[in-house]
Amino acid sequence: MKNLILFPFHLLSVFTTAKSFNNPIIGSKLFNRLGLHVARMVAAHGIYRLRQFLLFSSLPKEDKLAFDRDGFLIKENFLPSDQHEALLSQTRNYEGCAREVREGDTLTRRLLLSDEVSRNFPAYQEMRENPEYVRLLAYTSGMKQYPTTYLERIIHAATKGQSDPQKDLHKDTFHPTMKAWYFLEDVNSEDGPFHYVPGSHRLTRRRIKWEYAESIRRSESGKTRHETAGGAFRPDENDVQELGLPDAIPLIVKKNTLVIADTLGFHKRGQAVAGKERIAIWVNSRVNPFNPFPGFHSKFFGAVRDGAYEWYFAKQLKKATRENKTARSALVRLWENPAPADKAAKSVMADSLAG
Ligand SMILES: O=C(O)CCC(=O)C(=O)O
Ligand SMILES: [Fe+2]
Repeated sequence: MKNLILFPFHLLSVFTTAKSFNNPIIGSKLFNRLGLHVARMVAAHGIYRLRQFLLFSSLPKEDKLAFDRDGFLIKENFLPSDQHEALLSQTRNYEGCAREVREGDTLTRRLLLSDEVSRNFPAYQEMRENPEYVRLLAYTSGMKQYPTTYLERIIHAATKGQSDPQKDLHKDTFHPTMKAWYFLEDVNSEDGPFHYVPGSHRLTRRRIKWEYAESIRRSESGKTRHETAGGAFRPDENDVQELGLPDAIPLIVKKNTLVIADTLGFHKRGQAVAGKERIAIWVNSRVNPFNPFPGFHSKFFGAVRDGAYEWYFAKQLKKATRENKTARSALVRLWENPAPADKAAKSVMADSLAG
């Protein structure tokens, strides 16, 4: 009965970013056999390309070629060094709080850089108006926008928990989607660098076959090898080989490097030495993949969206506090030392977090 009432919503969500196979339509055995999952992928791909075309981007050709070929782009020495240093020191001196999320044994603290919060980081305010930065994000996301941006502090093995689900190879979702990290400090192999399988964002015939099989497997069991019904599929080494793809490479980079990736491609957070950290300005662009319009570079729309996120986070926080489940979400000082691991609340290991 409940499903019947919700049917129109489930149906409409097929045309959104929704990816969970718990949705009775997206996770339907019949519809996936008929090719729903791959049809969504192919349509989203085509619309992404259309939006990119409509942007008439003036990004240098070599950047476009590299991103289209590999699914990621690395821009070293991205900001003038004095601007990078100013941003690093503004970040290090920030005394406010950030939202803390536990993923396995990793602590991630994120501070949404809304207009208001950004006033604490004048060097970031300058960075987000940098024409090259704007062009890069627009082309790679296929959308002119101020994408949702956070200050991100990741602390590895800082709490008790199972392994961090972000450290398993995965794709985030079914459509091209952009994430970017502007690394404020060097990222070495012990710091858990971002890893990416070059070329794994491409919708080849082999990939479509794999996606089709995986969508059926998910819809039939409701669960996968990883016992989740999420849409962030996780290939194992065999899958990667069968798809004719190379191994994931660690993006070991110097401070002041911008990394942009299409997280439809296979990627993961690398293993790290306990207690090591990574700090970055983190961009997450998740636009409706069925929207053919490349949008506007509008501060106003960005502010409305950030306001909605802030409202949502506050609600989540209230709920977590009420239910005493601070493991999911808590507000802590960005630079406060993590609580000793043995005192940590039960960690969360949810596939939804991996996307
Ligand atoms: O933090 C990382 O290196 C990657 C995490 C990840 O998989 C993601 O943000 O989608
Ligand atoms: Fe991911």
